[in-house]
Amino acid sequence: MPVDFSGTWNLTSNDNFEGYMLALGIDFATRKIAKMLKPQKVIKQDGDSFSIHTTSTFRDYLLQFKIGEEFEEDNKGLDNRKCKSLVTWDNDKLVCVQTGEKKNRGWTHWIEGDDLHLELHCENQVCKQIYKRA
Ligand code: VLP
Repeated sequence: MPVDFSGTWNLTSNDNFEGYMLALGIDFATRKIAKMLKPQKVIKQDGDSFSIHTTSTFRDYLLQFKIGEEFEEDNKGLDNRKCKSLVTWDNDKLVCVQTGEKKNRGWTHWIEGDDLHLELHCENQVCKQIYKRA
């Protein structure tokens, strides 16, 4: 049985989000707001097609992709830098490489117990988030 990320997930921990936002060049005022947020992710997984909708009281971000198909990502409302993104499976982990202006940019999602884990990385910064089912 392949892992199923589908569901609604609420952020419960967020380690070094500040470092990750600094690496992305997010301005001071936006960082102050963003670090107070408790985003929710609504994930829909249908075969190799995914949608990950990250919502908050401040901004929303919708990402839709198919495994193994590179796409242009606009990061609208985040850092607004365009990049080429590719999501693949690494065993049961969902790995995204975001190729563009920023070195070493990407993220990894996996499920551990009943929790959704997300590691976001950019340059030398790693942010680790944990979400619980809503
Ligand atoms: C920008 C950096 C906060 C901070 C300012 C706006 C959307 C994996 C992947 C799917 C992400 C989320 C990236 C968050 C970057 C914040 C607004 C926060 C709510 O998720 O699930 O795109 O990359």
